[in-house]
Amino acid sequence: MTRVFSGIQPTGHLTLGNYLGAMRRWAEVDQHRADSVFCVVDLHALTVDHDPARVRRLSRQTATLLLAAGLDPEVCTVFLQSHVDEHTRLSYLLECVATDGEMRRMIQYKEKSAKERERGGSVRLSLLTYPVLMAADILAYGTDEVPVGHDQAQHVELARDLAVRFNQRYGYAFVVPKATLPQVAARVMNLQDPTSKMGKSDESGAGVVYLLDEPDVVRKKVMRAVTDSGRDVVYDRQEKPGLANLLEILAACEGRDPEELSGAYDSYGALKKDAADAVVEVLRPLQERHRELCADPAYVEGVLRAGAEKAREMARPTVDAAYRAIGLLAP
Ligand code: AQP
Repeated sequence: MTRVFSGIQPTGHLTLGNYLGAMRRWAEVDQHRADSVFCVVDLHALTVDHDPARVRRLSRQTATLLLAAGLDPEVCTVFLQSHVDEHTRLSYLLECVATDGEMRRMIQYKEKSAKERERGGSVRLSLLTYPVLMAADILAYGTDEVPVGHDQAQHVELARDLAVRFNQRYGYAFVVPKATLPQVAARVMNLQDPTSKMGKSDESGAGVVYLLDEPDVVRKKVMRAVTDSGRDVVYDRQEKPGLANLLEILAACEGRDPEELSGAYDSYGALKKDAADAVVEVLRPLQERHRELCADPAYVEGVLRAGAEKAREMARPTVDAAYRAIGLLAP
């Protein structure tokens, strides 16, 4: 059976981009067709300046939202990365296979380290090595497919390269994974700056729809989305990125095609109104389920504990075999 692995960082409140680009597919498609493993990658949240209490709070909230989005612990495995030591054990081995140049070429590293320097902060070494830990997350589970949004495709490519290199030098140890991207909404853009990704660590949040935003807040944000000059509703990512983003969001929410949808509108206002309504409707059941789960934190904790146990069993043989293959003696 195909093994699917994907993760999500508790670095901020989850966004519509996380949901349409990744979580919805995990819940609606992947967990039902594959042996699926989903992880709150809390160690990754320590790669930038962080507040321990906030990471704890967001880790719980992220796990709760994954379940609220429809991940079913009866059919898939859900857990926190830091509860399964195999991730960091394997990460070190992969650091011995990866190169410094490879790490410095990662787009997210360039962007996030530049932002950190602009703020006058220092760049953590773990930000540079984070893609190796992500490769370990993926390779430890013999993963075939990694369903991610477009921004993570380069990191999955690195995991592939490291798997191939390790296998060639030290003998076969890892399945070589591939990224799978959604057909629509692979890159949901910021509503106030449609040339930037809608990200959870955005400072202002005005162009970001958070999964727990109240309906009137969602409506306001979508109605205030920056659109482009002109009046025609056409789907053109290069020339009209604001409009294209709204069309893609509406298309993703309603399971339609953005190009086809553009023909149905003759004003920006009508498109915004429908997009706002569609987002509110997509978020409604998720928010309701989230409220229910928040009333039962022991259930969520139990799911995470059982998930970690299952994940450990899955990962240990692969990681142990990699330790032997690279030249380390069994204890
Ligand atoms: N805007 C987006 N459009 C489509 N997919 C997206 N994803 C994130 N943002 C968008 C996908 O969500 C999954 C989990 O993302 P992550 O937690 O690994 O963090 P990230 O990719 O770094 O995304 P964020 O939310 O934007 O965090 P920050 O702002 O901290 O960098 C991934 O599959 C990702 O592709």
